[in-house]
Amino acid sequence: MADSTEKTLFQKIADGEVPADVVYQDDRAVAFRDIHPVAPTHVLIVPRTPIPRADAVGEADEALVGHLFTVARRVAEAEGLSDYRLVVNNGAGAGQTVFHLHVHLLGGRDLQWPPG
Ligand code: DGP
Repeated sequence: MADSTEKTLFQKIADGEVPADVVYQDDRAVAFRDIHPVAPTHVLIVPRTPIPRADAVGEADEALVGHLFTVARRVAEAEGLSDYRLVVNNGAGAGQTVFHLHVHLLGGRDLQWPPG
């Protein structure tokens, strides 16, 4: 049975214990391609610190969460994208399936609004 000390899937990817197509990493964040891409570019950007979801972000995390946007810009530039979408699903009802904060970077095709 899972407990709060068990590593999340994305923690295992960040720690190199589960393989992934990593496109960027530094001391605070890792970016890797989504296993089920919904756009030509679909990259997940995760903090190494395992914050479970967006509404668990605290004041102490503000710099870290801001850094995820810097990483997103770097990845987008490396992918040759000027227009792209950043998405964070917060909670199962919003489509969150992995409870380790992650930003979806989607690009490489026309994106419709509103999303489903
Ligand atoms: P969300 O639904 O917002 O929690 O997004 C989770 C995403 O994680 C989803 O788009 C599929 C992706 N994903 C799930 N398992 C794996 C995996 O083992 N490797 C990779 N690279 N992505 C995964």
